[in-house]
Amino acid sequence: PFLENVVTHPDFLAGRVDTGFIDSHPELLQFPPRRDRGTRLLRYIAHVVVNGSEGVRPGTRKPNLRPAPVPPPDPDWTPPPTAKAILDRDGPEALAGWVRAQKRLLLCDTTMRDAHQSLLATRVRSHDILRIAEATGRLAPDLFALECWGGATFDTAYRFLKEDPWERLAALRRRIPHVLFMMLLRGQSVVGYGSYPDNVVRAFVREAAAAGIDIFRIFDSLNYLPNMEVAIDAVRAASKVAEVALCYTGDILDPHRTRYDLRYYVRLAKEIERAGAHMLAIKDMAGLLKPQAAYRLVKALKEEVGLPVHLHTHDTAGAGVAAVLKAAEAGVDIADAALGAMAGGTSQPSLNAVVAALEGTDRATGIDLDRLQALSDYWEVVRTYYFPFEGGSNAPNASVYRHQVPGGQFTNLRQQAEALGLGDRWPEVVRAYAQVDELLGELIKVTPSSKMVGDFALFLVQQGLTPAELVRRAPELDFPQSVVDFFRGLLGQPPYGFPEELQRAVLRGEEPIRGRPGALLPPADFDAARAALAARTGRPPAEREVVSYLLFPQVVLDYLRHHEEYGDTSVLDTPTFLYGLRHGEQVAVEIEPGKTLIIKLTAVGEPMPDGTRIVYFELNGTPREVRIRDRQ
Ligand code: 3PY
Ligand code: ZN
Repeated sequence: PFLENVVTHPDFLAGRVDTGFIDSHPELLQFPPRRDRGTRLLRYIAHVVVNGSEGVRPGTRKPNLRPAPVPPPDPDWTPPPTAKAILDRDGPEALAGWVRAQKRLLLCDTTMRDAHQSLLATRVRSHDILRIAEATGRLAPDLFALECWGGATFDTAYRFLKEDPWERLAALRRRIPHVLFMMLLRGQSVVGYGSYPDNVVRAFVREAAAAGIDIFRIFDSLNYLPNMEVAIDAVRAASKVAEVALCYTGDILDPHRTRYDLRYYVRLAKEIERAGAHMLAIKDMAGLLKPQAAYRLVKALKEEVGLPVHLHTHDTAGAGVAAVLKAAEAGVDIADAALGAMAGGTSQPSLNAVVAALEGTDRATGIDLDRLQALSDYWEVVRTYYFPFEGGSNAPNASVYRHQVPGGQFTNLRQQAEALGLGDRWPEVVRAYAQVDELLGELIKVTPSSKMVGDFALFLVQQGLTPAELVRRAPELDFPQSVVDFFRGLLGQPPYGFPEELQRAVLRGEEPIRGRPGALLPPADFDAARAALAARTGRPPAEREVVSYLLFPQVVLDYLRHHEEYGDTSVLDTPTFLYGLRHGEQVAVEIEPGKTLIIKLTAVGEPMPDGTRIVYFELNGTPREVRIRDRQ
């Protein structure tokens, strides 16, 4: 550690060293006490037993959870030729050509990304994803792609799961080398909640491509193309697939809704094609695209643009499978769906149902239904581990056609409302969401614009205002920061401009920016970030760690603190990670290949006068005690 401390010291990195360097930095000779991995894991489990875990109330009884059944391995299996081989050998244009030439409907499985983002508040851990990875690649190699990264899974991994999203991606890639991986990229917002400098966008794309992403689905939360251009160019430069999304809102079947009509989407799709996209996505993030609308939209896009078309929808109202089938009839090339047990509701329509429905038709997928079922059976059990994070909407709900809350936002907005004490006023909150949208002149609503509309709606309900009162009193109200930033132009320009009167009132004389917000940001200082991280960890950081730090500095620092205190908790099975152990319960934890710890909880002591408790374990048969602060 001494050498590590020296070579990562900011002065050393900056070349400010002479023979007195060590003398003038005595702190380099002091090392924090290092606990071994076993002790740190015991501390974590003890902490969960006493205080609960993130998002799980203390005192939640650990339920009886079954091990999820992993299909048995097949040592004789070798991967068949797949679409990934075409991309790797011949590049993205060749892949796009191959896609267009397919007669069958191609399917992309979103189980590992959007499905759990939309059903379980993005909480599914790498432990559960990696256990089924090899079987997924083997039993369903004819899936066109797996959407397995990006969107909210990136910051959530650090924030709540205390794991490194880059490691998840690299580990998935090792287990599934032969299937295309797709990620969701929020254009200039990358995987965050506001614009980042161009050099951060470029570095992120470079690192993600190197770590294993093949297809980047790029979108902007206002369908503002300038916010997507840097990302598109970066993906093209990495020889990966730039799949650019038009976000769908409104209802093209309703002649009274004229802002987002068929002409609007066709015009946007043509701009997307000119901007260098290899493929076009219809991103129906709230599940508003009714089956007949899917038919018309796909038909028009297939006639008017030359790109393959990939449909992404959510099943919130229950019409998702029907929308995919009508889109298939109209010639859509690829559709997103999720394994049955992780499908439906605010998630994607069921992959198993789509495959079954198309059997014997001219768009039959060729995917084996029984094998899909084996994968779904695994997820059915895994899903039970995360019961505290279920969104609560377990039946189809057509009210989404009115309120338009995106599937990925649903559980989050509900939790936000809960936290503000508005949990039992949920119908009012979603009504306010629709009212605010109307006030803002109908927006595309997806991260981060959806977050702003959600904040605005909660504000309206909290203040007890009608939309008309809000407009009248706007000059004297303190709006949520996200709303102010939207009106300042920091998310970009909405397709039909800002409601000017409200904008003037919110900004109180400040001039909004025009054009692309990223263009006004100075480049991020990578050297400073590198030095800050090195100073914190005592080792030179990898480039991808620097990128994470530039995206989410505080979140990454908190994650590092967790690691220092508890070690790598991603090795714990999910029931133990979330609920700890019951008295007398024993688990085996593989901390590295071939090295397993046997941990048994024997007793929990009474609270002491200083607010701590002693938790008693056996570690590999030897009694151990851990003292933990009881936070209640
Ligand atoms: C995200 O940005 O995370 C989304 O899923 C948007 O739909
Ligand atoms: Zn989605």
